Amino acid sequence: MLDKSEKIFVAGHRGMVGNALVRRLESQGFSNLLVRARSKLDLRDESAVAKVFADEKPAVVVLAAAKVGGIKANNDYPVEFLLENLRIQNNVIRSAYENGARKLLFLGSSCIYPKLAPQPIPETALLSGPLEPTNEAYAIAKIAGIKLCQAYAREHGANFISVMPTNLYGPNDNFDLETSHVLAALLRKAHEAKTQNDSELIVWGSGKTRREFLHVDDLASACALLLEQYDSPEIINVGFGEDISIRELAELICDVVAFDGELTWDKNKPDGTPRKLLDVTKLRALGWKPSIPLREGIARTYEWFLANYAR
Ligand code: GFB
Repeated sequence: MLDKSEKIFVAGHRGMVGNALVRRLESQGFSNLLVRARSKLDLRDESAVAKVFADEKPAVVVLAAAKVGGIKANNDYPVEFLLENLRIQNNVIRSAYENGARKLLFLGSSCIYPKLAPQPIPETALLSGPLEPTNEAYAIAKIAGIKLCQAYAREHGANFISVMPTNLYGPNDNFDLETSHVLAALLRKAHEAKTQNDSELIVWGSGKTRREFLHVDDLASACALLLEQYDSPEIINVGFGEDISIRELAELICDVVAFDGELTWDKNKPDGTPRKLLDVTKLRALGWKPSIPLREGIARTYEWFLANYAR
């Protein structure tokens, strides 16, 4: 259990995940959250991170800071995805241990699993086969983060846990068409196609690949529960429990946005992993389930986009 006044450092609080976590923890009455703007603390800077931890001594650390992006950004910039993530996580995890943090939650990703993993993907699939090439660099960095947490647990008894979320969406998502994930990209494209009276919307790939989407507020509620109740170095999946094809997703988004033009498929863009649905049996056994159905989550995200991005 966590004490409501314990100092909890949320690294990456301006990102979609970190921001949702801060809102969630505040709503649950946690009153001693520590955050640092990127302009004040570059998490890639080892000595700067060490100094903040030495000065602040957080009791609990949530590592939600990472270089993230959709299929194209991952594919185009493997050096940055590998190096920046390794640097951020090495600095934060090591400083947390050396400054006595009693718990750390590391956020991984469903792309750590093999490209052709059994579906739904159980936690035991980790390192059982080759990775999806478009995001291998990011996946390798995240796997290194999991292994570092497990190494601190094994060698020093640290309570450092690793949580694997499925594809996420929600407020504060990235809507840049070159670097975003599919849901945010299609919301923006559908909105712009509607406002410009376009007759078509271009969707990447074949439309046949399947993905599972979880609203970030649901991820935040799962993380809050795991911070309180999960103390194992074994990784744990957080997913919605159902997947959908990219074609079905595109149609659903067009429906929510009220764009009634045609979908055109850009087959020159990569499809990535054919399917990515997490097995959430372990998390369900702790009594958690998602509360935001996909259509409602998309509608809420579209409202956020209209109020904050499309202005
Ligand atoms: O969300 P996404 O970029 O990432 O793409 P991944 C999912 C699927 O949507 C792919 C298709 O099959 C894309 O080809 N897609 C269709 C689009 N239209 C678009 C579009 O306009 N933009 C984008 N971005 N996709 C990422 C990994 O993989 O998932 C990361 O690269 C991370 O490492 C993240 O794990 C959760 O699901 O393929």
